[in-house]
Amino acid sequence: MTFRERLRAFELRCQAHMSEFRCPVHLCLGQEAVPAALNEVLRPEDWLFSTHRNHGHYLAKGGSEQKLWDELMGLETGVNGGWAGSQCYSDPSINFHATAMVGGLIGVAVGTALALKRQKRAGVAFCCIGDGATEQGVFWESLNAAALWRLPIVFVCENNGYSVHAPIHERQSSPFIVERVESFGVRAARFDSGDDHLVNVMQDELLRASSGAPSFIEVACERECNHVGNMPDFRHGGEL
Ligand SMILES: Cc1ncc(C[n+]2csc(CCOP(=O)(O)OP(=O)(O)O)c2C)c(N)n1
Ligand SMILES: [Mg+2]
Repeated sequence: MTFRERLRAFELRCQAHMSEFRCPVHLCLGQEAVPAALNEVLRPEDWLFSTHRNHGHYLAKGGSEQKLWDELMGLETGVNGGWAGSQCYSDPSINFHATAMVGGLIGVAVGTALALKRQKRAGVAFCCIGDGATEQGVFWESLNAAALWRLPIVFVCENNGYSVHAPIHERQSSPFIVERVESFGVRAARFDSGDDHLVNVMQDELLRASSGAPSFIEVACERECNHVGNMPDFRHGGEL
């Protein structure tokens, strides 16, 4: 079974058991491309800072399916003893952190990259965000710091075109996130989730970031489910 198939199977199992979970759950069905690529390139010394839609990121970093499942069920055997739930759990043993606050870990990712550089430690901070998080001021401050201090960080934006149910064209005056990012002196490129080169791109950017050239990778993808829960997305005939 490939990582992508394993992730999909996990998320479909979550979908089927949604009513049993003790927390809100944001599935990443349809958004398997980035986790699959991260799973190929991330090393133990790298860090992954994630979002509320984090199951794929956690498993990509080497997280345990069983511990994640138990976390969603609110069990003591969960990643954080069942107290953090789907959005907020952390596993320091694999350098993984997630948050329910949109953009909440961007500054922490930059701080981690700064620490790695100053302490001359190996590793790159990967900061995964959604398109909605690019509307947080901390994102632009963090890009500036990353470029100015030449930090080992890769920003990965999964652009599913929505922040909850608000489409991007109703939220952003210009659709060109990559161009805005480049204006900060950060290398940036946009890809489609079906792009076969995504793994190579991640690998190249990891190496570049290690030598002090931060970058931003935007991946256009499609959310299959509703924002939260197991309903099909309302855009596909589901209910709001
Ligand atoms: C600081 C903050 N503002 C608002 C919210 C409510 N909220 C939760 S998820 C979300 C949408 C985020 O969209 P995006 O970053 O594109 O991620 P996606 O859900 O599309 O994966 C919002 C606005 C929040 N959790 N945190
Ligand atoms: Mg989004």
